[in-house]
Amino acid sequence: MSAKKAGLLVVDVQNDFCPGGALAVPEGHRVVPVLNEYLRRFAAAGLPIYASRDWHPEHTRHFQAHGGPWPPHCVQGTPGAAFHPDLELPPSTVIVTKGSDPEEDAYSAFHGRTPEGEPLAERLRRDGVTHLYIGGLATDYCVRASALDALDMGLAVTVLTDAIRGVEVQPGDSQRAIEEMAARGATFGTLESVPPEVLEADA
Ligand code: VGL
Ligand code: ZN
Repeated sequence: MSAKKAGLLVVDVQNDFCPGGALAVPEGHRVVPVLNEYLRRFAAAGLPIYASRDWHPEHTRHFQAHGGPWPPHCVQGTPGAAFHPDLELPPSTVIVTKGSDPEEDAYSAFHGRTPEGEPLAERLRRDGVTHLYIGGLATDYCVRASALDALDMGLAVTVLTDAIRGVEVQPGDSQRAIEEMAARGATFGTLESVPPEVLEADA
Protein backbone atom coordinates (compact mmCIF):
# COMPACT_ATOMS: atom_id res chain seq x y z
CA MET A 1 0.00 0.00 0.00
CA SER A 2 1.37 3.45 -0.90
CA ALA A 3 1.78 6.06 1.81
CA LYS A 4 -0.76 8.42 0.30
CA LYS A 5 -4.06 7.61 -1.27
CA ALA A 6 -6.91 9.88 -2.33
CA GLY A 7 -10.63 9.20 -2.13
CA LEU A 8 -13.66 11.24 -3.20
CA LEU A 9 -16.65 11.82 -0.92
CA VAL A 10 -19.79 13.19 -2.61
CA VAL A 11 -22.09 14.48 0.11
CA ASP A 12 -25.90 14.31 -0.14
CA VAL A 13 -26.49 15.26 -3.78
CA GLN A 14 -30.17 14.33 -3.48
CA ASN A 15 -33.31 15.73 -5.08
CA ASP A 16 -34.62 17.32 -1.88
CA PHE A 17 -31.47 19.49 -1.63
CA CYS A 18 -31.84 20.73 -5.21
CA PRO A 19 -34.21 23.39 -6.56
CA GLY A 20 -37.77 22.05 -6.41
CA GLY A 21 -36.90 19.80 -3.46
CA ALA A 22 -38.22 19.93 0.10
CA LEU A 23 -35.06 21.58 1.50
CA ALA A 24 -33.64 23.18 -1.60
CA VAL A 25 -30.13 24.55 -1.47
CA PRO A 26 -29.96 27.60 -3.76
CA GLU A 27 -28.37 26.43 -7.02
CA GLY A 28 -27.72 23.03 -5.45
CA HIS A 29 -28.07 21.29 -8.80
CA ARG A 30 -25.11 23.23 -10.16
CA VAL A 31 -22.68 20.98 -8.30
CA VAL A 32 -23.78 18.02 -10.45
CA PRO A 33 -21.82 18.60 -13.70
CA VAL A 34 -18.72 19.60 -11.73
CA LEU A 35 -18.95 16.52 -9.54
CA ASN A 36 -19.42 14.38 -12.64
CA GLU A 37 -16.02 15.58 -13.86
CA TYR A 38 -14.41 14.79 -10.48
CA LEU A 39 -16.12 11.38 -10.56
CA ARG A 40 -14.62 10.66 -13.99
CA ARG A 41 -11.15 11.70 -12.82
CA PHE A 42 -11.23 9.63 -9.63
CA ALA A 43 -12.65 6.60 -11.45
CA ALA A 44 -10.01 6.91 -14.20
CA ALA A 45 -7.27 7.02 -11.54
CA GLY A 46 -8.73 3.91 -9.91
CA LEU A 47 -9.42 5.80 -6.69
CA PRO A 48 -12.29 4.97 -4.35
CA ILE A 49 -15.52 6.97 -4.44
CA TYR A 50 -18.05 7.33 -1.64
CA ALA A 51 -21.48 8.98 -1.88
CA SER A 52 -23.44 9.80 1.25
CA ARG A 53 -27.19 10.14 1.38
CA ASP A 54 -29.44 11.68 4.00
CA TRP A 55 -31.96 8.93 4.73
CA HIS A 56 -34.48 9.90 7.39
CA PRO A 57 -37.46 8.04 8.80
CA GLU A 58 -40.81 9.80 8.49
CA HIS A 59 -40.72 10.70 12.17
CA THR A 60 -37.41 12.04 13.47
CA ARG A 61 -36.28 14.70 15.90
CA HIS A 62 -34.47 16.22 12.92
CA PHE A 63 -37.85 17.50 11.58
CA GLN A 64 -39.81 20.53 12.80
CA ALA A 65 -42.86 18.42 13.69
CA HIS A 66 -40.75 16.71 16.37
CA GLY A 67 -38.82 19.72 17.64
CA GLY A 68 -36.06 19.82 15.03
CA PRO A 69 -34.94 22.63 12.73
CA TRP A 70 -35.95 21.25 9.32
CA PRO A 71 -38.99 20.57 7.17
CA PRO A 72 -39.34 16.91 6.21
CA HIS A 73 -36.72 15.95 3.60
CA CYS A 74 -34.92 12.89 2.28
CA VAL A 75 -37.48 10.51 3.74
CA GLN A 76 -36.32 6.94 3.12
CA GLY A 77 -37.46 5.57 -0.22
CA THR A 78 -39.13 8.76 -1.49
CA PRO A 79 -38.17 10.49 -4.77
CA GLY A 80 -36.76 13.40 -2.76
CA ALA A 81 -34.24 11.06 -1.14
CA ALA A 82 -32.96 9.75 -4.48
CA PHE A 83 -29.64 10.99 -5.84
CA HIS A 84 -29.99 13.75 -8.43
CA PRO A 85 -30.82 11.95 -11.70
CA ASP A 86 -27.88 13.57 -13.55
CA LEU A 87 -25.27 12.54 -10.96
CA GLU A 88 -23.06 9.94 -12.65
CA LEU A 89 -21.96 7.70 -9.81
CA PRO A 90 -19.82 4.86 -11.13
CA PRO A 91 -20.94 1.33 -10.20
CA SER A 92 -18.01 1.02 -7.77
CA THR A 93 -19.34 3.90 -5.62
CA VAL A 94 -19.76 3.02 -1.96
CA ILE A 95 -23.09 4.40 -0.79
CA VAL A 96 -23.03 5.74 2.77
CA THR A 97 -26.44 6.01 4.43
CA LYS A 98 -26.98 8.33 7.39
CA GLY A 99 -29.77 9.96 9.39
CA SER A 100 -31.84 6.79 9.75
CA ASP A 101 -31.85 7.04 13.55
CA PRO A 102 -34.90 9.13 14.58
CA GLU A 103 -32.89 10.56 17.50
CA GLU A 104 -30.00 11.85 15.36
CA ASP A 105 -29.38 14.76 12.98
CA ALA A 106 -26.40 12.90 11.49
CA TYR A 107 -25.09 15.82 9.46
CA SER A 108 -21.73 14.14 9.01
CA ALA A 109 -21.25 11.31 6.54
CA PHE A 110 -19.14 9.78 9.32
CA HIS A 111 -22.41 9.00 11.10
CA GLY A 112 -23.27 6.85 8.10
CA ARG A 113 -22.65 3.23 7.16
CA THR A 114 -21.94 1.31 4.00
CA PRO A 115 -24.40 -1.31 2.68
CA GLU A 116 -22.41 -3.86 4.71
CA GLY A 117 -23.13 -1.85 7.86
CA GLU A 118 -19.56 -0.64 8.21
CA PRO A 119 -19.03 2.92 9.52
CA LEU A 120 -17.47 5.23 6.91
CA ALA A 121 -14.30 5.78 8.97
CA GLU A 122 -13.59 2.05 9.10
CA ARG A 123 -14.23 1.64 5.41
CA LEU A 124 -11.81 4.50 4.60
CA ARG A 125 -9.15 2.92 6.82
CA ARG A 126 -9.64 -0.44 5.17
CA ASP A 127 -9.40 1.19 1.73
CA GLY A 128 -6.17 2.93 2.79
CA VAL A 129 -7.51 6.42 2.08
CA THR A 130 -5.34 9.16 3.63
CA HIS A 131 -6.60 12.19 1.69
CA LEU A 132 -10.30 12.84 1.28
CA TYR A 133 -11.63 15.22 -1.38
CA ILE A 134 -15.12 16.43 -0.47
CA GLY A 135 -17.88 18.05 -2.53
CA GLY A 136 -21.68 18.17 -2.45
CA LEU A 137 -24.44 19.62 -0.30
CA ALA A 138 -24.69 21.51 1.86
CA THR A 139 -21.53 23.53 2.56
CA ASP A 140 -22.77 24.81 5.91
CA TYR A 141 -24.17 21.49 7.22
CA CYS A 142 -23.21 18.09 5.90
CA VAL A 143 -20.10 19.09 3.94
CA ARG A 144 -18.83 21.06 6.95
CA ALA A 145 -19.58 18.30 9.46
CA SER A 146 -18.08 15.60 7.24
CA ALA A 147 -14.90 17.60 6.61
CA LEU A 148 -14.40 18.32 10.31
CA ASP A 149 -14.86 14.62 11.20
CA ALA A 150 -12.42 13.61 8.44
CA LEU A 151 -9.85 16.04 9.85
CA ASP A 152 -10.49 14.67 13.35
CA MET A 153 -9.66 11.18 12.14
CA GLY A 154 -6.36 12.46 10.81
CA LEU A 155 -7.15 12.54 7.11
CA ALA A 156 -5.91 15.28 4.81
CA VAL A 157 -9.00 17.07 3.51
CA THR A 158 -9.48 19.06 0.32
CA VAL A 159 -12.86 20.75 0.00
CA LEU A 160 -13.85 21.16 -3.66
CA THR A 161 -15.09 24.74 -3.69
CA ASP A 162 -16.51 24.56 -7.22
CA ALA A 163 -18.65 21.57 -6.22
CA ILE A 164 -20.35 22.77 -3.00
CA ARG A 165 -23.33 25.01 -2.25
CA GLY A 166 -24.79 26.15 1.08
CA VAL A 167 -28.28 26.31 2.60
CA GLU A 168 -27.53 29.77 4.09
CA VAL A 169 -30.17 29.72 6.83
CA GLN A 170 -28.27 32.83 7.94
CA PRO A 171 -26.46 34.75 5.20
CA GLY A 172 -22.74 34.07 5.52
CA ASP A 173 -23.11 30.54 6.93
CA SER A 174 -21.21 29.01 4.02
CA GLN A 175 -18.35 31.48 4.32
CA ARG A 176 -18.15 30.84 8.06
CA ALA A 177 -18.12 27.09 7.43
CA ILE A 178 -15.26 27.50 4.96
CA GLU A 179 -13.29 29.57 7.45
CA GLU A 180 -13.90 26.98 10.15
CA MET A 181 -12.77 24.11 7.91
CA ALA A 182 -9.67 26.10 6.93
CA ALA A 183 -8.85 26.88 10.57
CA ARG A 184 -9.03 23.15 11.34
CA GLY A 185 -6.60 22.32 8.53
CA ALA A 186 -8.68 21.73 5.41
CA THR A 187 -7.30 22.83 2.07
CA PHE A 188 -9.38 23.87 -0.91
CA GLY A 189 -9.36 22.80 -4.51
CA THR A 190 -11.10 23.19 -7.85
CA LEU A 191 -11.13 21.27 -11.14
CA GLU A 192 -8.16 23.39 -12.16
CA SER A 193 -6.07 22.70 -9.09
CA VAL A 194 -6.94 18.99 -8.92
CA PRO A 195 -5.97 17.76 -12.40
CA PRO A 196 -5.78 14.03 -13.18
CA GLU A 197 -1.97 14.04 -12.67
CA VAL A 198 -2.37 15.18 -9.08
CA LEU A 199 -4.76 12.32 -8.40
CA GLU A 200 -2.47 9.78 -10.06
CA ALA A 201 0.31 10.96 -7.73
CA ASP A 202 -2.07 10.49 -4.79
CA ALA A 203 -3.15 7.00 -5.86
C1 VGL B 1 -28.40 18.55 5.43
C2 VGL B 1 -29.83 19.92 6.60
C3 VGL B 1 -30.53 18.83 7.03
C4 VGL B 1 -27.24 18.42 4.50
C5 VGL B 1 -29.10 17.44 5.88
O1 VGL B 1 -27.13 17.40 3.77
O2 VGL B 1 -26.39 19.35 4.50
N1 VGL B 1 -28.76 19.77 5.81
N2 VGL B 1 -30.15 17.60 6.67
ZN1 ZN C 1 -31.34 15.86 7.02
